[in-house]
Amino acid sequence: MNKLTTIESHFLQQQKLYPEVNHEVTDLLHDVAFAAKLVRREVVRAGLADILGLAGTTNVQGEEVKKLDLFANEKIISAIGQHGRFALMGSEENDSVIVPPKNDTGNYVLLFDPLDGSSNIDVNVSVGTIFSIYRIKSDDPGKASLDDCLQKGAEQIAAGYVIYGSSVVMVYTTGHGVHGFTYDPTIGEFLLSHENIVTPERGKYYSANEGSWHEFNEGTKRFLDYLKEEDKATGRPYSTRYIGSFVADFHRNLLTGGVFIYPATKKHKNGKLRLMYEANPMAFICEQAGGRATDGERRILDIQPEELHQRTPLYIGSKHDVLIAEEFEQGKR
Ligand code: P6P
Repeated sequence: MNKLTTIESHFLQQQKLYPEVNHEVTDLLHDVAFAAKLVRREVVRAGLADILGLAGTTNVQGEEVKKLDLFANEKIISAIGQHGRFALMGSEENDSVIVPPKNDTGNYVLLFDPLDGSSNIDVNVSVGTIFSIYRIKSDDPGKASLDDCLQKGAEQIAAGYVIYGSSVVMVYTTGHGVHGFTYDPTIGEFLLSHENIVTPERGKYYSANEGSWHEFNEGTKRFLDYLKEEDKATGRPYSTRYIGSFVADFHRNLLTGGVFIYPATKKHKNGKLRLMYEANPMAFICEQAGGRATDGERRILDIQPEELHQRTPLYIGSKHDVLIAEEFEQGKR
């Protein structure tokens, strides 16, 4: 497709090619792209519009919520909710699922993290929105329940993220490749800029918060030491790249190659990243781009969720690098 392909025309092309990507799915994707434009407008104005700083509330994770978190959450809910195209929504910022206006529902569930990495907002580091779409298991949207949200990642119909950085890029997959679109503010459109993203088999970067070194298990420590050893044949030592904003670290590693790890620590016994609206959507994208994502033992997309906000250890990125991380985690190296 040519460089003037808008994200909307790409959605329609996917709808024509793939039956599971029906108009309800492309409508949802369109609404997410629209909400992203609204969030972008505020993110780029944050320094001027005095919307920085804590909103004084805390979310279900016990984290202080910045005003942009609330704004992004509200915009996504209203953008999606205005058309009633969903059966349920689940957000990092909401304790329980969000139900649509009465008798105006769709057959899909949207799970999202409205503004991941928000602790970086007021220091001008890239933040992001992450989303995941499932079809409900029952045929009656009116009967949709939390159960329809707690599906394995392998059941996702679509997933994506928006990174609000030096430029704003929306990346998504419907299971038919990974495609990136860069926002052009002069025309208000997301234009195709990264068609069929394939992540390198092995990377040159690793992303880990080594400040937690003493909380890591032995396998994790030995993996990180391995990456730092000198061995030209395997491109080691890798360089550290850790921004503390998952979407930014993931996006860089997706394009250049690399591995992001957030293992279990003493403070986060099940890891810190959330399964349903961070690990699963990014794992779907990563695998579609030729990468790999596990919790050290299991494929992320095969994990049967138990609750909406559950966390998981996460090793995600270039297939070769994640496989080696798993071998260290499983004591095979
Ligand atoms: P730490 C941001 O709060 C976040 O959820 C991810 O975006 C990021 O990768 C991670 O936490 C950073 O956590 O413990 O290294 O500060």
